[in-house]
Amino acid sequence: MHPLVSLIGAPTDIGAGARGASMGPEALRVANIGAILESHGVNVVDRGNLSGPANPWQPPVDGYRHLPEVVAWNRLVHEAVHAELALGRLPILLGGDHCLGLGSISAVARHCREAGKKLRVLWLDAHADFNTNELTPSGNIHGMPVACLCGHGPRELIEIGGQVPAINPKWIRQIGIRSVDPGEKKFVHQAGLEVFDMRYIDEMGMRHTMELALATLDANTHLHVSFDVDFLDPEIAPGVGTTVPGGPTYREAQLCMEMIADTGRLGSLDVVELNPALDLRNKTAELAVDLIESLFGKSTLMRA
Ligand code: HAR
Ligand code: MN
Ligand code: MN
Ligand code: MN
Repeated sequence: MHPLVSLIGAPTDIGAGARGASMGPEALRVANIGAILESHGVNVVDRGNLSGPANPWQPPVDGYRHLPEVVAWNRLVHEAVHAELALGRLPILLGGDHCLGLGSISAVARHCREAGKKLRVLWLDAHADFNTNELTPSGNIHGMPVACLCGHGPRELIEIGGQVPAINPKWIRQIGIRSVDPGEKKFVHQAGLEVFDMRYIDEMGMRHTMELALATLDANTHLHVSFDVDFLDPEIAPGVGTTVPGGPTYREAQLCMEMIADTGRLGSLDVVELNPALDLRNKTAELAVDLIESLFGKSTLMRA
């Protein structure tokens, strides 16, 4: 498999509760994401950075912080990601905070509709990101993209993909979850999201978890991975704005990525919430790139 990859930088922290994720795209480039993927036979083109509104750092309005700016950034991301898919390329969105998953995944869903493909979304995260303006404790829209994708959110945001809801909750598998707000928790159950939380991973192991999360994929399934770097345990990945202890270890995260690679179905990827202002000598960016190598099929020994 020699995919054609396009890197798309979205340097913003517009949906986050801490500044700094706007430096994520450059930190991933400094960690050599492009050249390292090329060393594994991947063709990589770096499309550079999108250019959207600055972060005005204002309090929430109607339960949303920076809604107009979040809409603007997500429209840009939607069009950029869709354009790469239409060219038959595999977009990697370099975030930026996780509110951008709305623009990215709505583009993937639109492309799948046009191409007659099924979609499976793996949401690797400490958080469920299933808040609404009524449930959110913060107003930060990076805590809301999954709800928006499922049709729960402000009209301007949920309509970006051209169809509401952009995706069916049944297409999502959440992995690594360990921080969910009380109202959000009820709403996750009500929506019927399939969540493999840390308790599940502790009891059943990452292998069994991934076997279930990847079950029933077929040759016509587009697999999207939305990799929130706070998925990882903060001991190994301190460079994120919302650390939650008790995440996957290095080996568990590697196995997760390797099992995704083995499906051969990866069609698009978000790498979000990396915050270089909180990192230690770019350690978290380097770890993210190391894991992305595995996602693109790097293995310890040669495989047929
Ligand atoms: N649940 C909290 C909120 O909505 C924190 C959300 C944090 N989200 C991310 N992305 N960092 O997963 O405010
Ligand atoms: Mn997230
Ligand atoms: Mn298309
Ligand atoms: Mn998170």
